[in-house]
Amino acid sequence: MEAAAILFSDAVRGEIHDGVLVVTIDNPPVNALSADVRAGLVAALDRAGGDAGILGLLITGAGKTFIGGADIREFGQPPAEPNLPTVIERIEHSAKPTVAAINGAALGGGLEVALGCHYRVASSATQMGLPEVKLGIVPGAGGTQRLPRLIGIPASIDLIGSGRSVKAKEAHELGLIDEIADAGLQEAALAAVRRNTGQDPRRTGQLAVPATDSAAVEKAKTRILAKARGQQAPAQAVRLVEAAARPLAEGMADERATFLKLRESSEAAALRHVFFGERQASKVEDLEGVSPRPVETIGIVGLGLMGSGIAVAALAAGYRVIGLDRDDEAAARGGERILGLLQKNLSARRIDQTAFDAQETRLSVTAADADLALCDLVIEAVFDDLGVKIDLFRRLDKVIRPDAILATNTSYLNPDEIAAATAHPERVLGLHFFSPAHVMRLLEVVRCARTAPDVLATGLAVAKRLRKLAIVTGVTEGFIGNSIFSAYRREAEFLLEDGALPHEIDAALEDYGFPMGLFAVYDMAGLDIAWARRKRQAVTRDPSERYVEIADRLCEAGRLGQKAGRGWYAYPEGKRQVDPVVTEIIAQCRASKGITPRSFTATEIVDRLLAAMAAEGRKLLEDGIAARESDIDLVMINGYGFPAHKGGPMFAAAQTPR
Ligand code: 3H9
Repeated sequence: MEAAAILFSDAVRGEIHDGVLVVTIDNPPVNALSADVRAGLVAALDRAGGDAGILGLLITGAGKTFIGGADIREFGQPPAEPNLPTVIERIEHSAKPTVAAINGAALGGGLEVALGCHYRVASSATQMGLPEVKLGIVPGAGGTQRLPRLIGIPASIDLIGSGRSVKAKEAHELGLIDEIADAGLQEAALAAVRRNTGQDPRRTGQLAVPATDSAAVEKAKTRILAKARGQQAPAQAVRLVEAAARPLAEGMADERATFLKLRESSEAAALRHVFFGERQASKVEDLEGVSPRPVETIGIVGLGLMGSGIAVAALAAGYRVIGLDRDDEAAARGGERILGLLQKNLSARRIDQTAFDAQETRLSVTAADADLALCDLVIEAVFDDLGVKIDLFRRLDKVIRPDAILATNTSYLNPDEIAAATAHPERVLGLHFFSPAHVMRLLEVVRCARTAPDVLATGLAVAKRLRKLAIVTGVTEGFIGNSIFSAYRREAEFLLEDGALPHEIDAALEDYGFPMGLFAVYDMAGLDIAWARRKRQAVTRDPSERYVEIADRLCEAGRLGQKAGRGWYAYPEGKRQVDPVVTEIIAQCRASKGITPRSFTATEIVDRLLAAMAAEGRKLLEDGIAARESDIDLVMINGYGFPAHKGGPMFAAAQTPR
């Protein structure tokens, strides 16, 4: 018999289906576990406990999410009762069966609620995980203690330490869920409640942690800790999971104290800034209500490293791709390069054979401009030279459909000048990919002076389908990323001249959390391209501006980086090493300018670099090139290796006491 809806709180309602209390969390947008939800769950448990007619509880989420986790907006506010561990303990200790019907993402506290239930059934499309470390915290409602009891310590270290989520199939194989219900999730969950009625509940917290092989634990630990450079949360998560075999209450108390401490850390504040910044980035001024144009076929001109990476990203997103290169031979070579990348994805099991076949079928290459007439969007990725790009855009303008969009992937040229060469500058925008384009998540979407709103909206929609993080930028040399990077590079060179050595600067950056110091990166990338650019710019350089010649001296001495076996460092047997020759070149350059070198601490080095980046960032904001500080931070984190747990240069500079 069906009963009317019971309101347990504004965000939790119940209905009785054949004696089962179906509890639905309805707290848009992601059913986060706000105080209202927690109170509603307790009220539902009270009701089930006190009503002899109720057999058990089914907990599910309204809409497409089960529960997106604790309400991150509540972090930083005084805690409100009931707290989540208590609610979950009540679920686990319910005398009547509690079943989680996982209808969509079950993340963080959401998965912890499911772990507290006696049985878990999920629909196949769901993702599950404990992503807390990505917010600089550890799970705070039993995740580190209950998960190992279900799936063992090594698998828990992997999931909790990395914060990665798994799909239902993997979750089932791991033992994280009991059942996948492809059709009729609610029916399957109701059946589970009925089956479990009158049985001894399987309480996760009362299970013994499976015996573990210590080599497997070490392996999982090493992998997580190697990636956790400078961050506290992953190491704490590993520690808690490793100790899960102790009594539950002891483990829970340790977990709670660690969670509360980390929640107040600067690392957590930085990662929350990144989290909300990513959600903000898609909110673009003037685009409210503007519909993107439909895009199914993308033309890519220039099938070199960048073009083929873009093609692979587009094929993976389900687009048809037509690659164009200057002649048949170049087009065929480009096609081979793209297939080679797809093959690599197949070998590394990033895609399966069916996906490979489908992607290969959607790819064609050509040397005839006219073949691009089928495209909805054409992205050029040819040599970064204004003349070359203008010629190309004039040609493309004549062959593509009037409603098709033209995008340039330039990194330094002015896309307004490229657009002005076409008859329809309003359909031109910049899509600045980062290399390798099928791997790097960042995409700068460049709004040119005359880009039409629906063209910009299309760029953003395509970026989303490509699973890129799109950041809108206005036109300035180097857009957001390379502008900030130039300021960073310039300041690092000033530091060199003022007295710091390359390895001191690199060590300070690496300790701060960059995967690699700036000078080591230069050596890896090669010093020649930037040298050629400096030589071109020499004629127009303002002689009153400070210019550091050290890099030029290195290039003149043939020190072009790792490929030459030497650059800012020496590389005996491939190992990076300080080279006294470089130290001497630097000393000579300082002496020629009459600079008396002084020493710098690692903190001074980082502070000066942050201040330079932040000053450039403020300029971009004042000039309207970047819309908000977090956009700048996200560009530097996702395109230039700035450590996410420091929040990006704007956030970090604001935290530094001056
Ligand atoms: C935790 O659980 C700690 C516990 O262990 C311990 C507790 C004691 N809270 O991403 P979207 C907002 S830590 C508040 O675009 P999607 C988001 O800001 C938490 N707000 O949607 C945005 O708002 P707006 C662990 C949240 O469909 C809107 O929802 N959980 C939360 O692409 C839509 O977001 C996580 O780390 C939240 N937890 O993806 C999961 N989550 O519209 C974080 C989202 O105002 N969330 N919002 O800009 C996600 O990964 C995705 O949001 C999700 C949906 C996959 C759920």
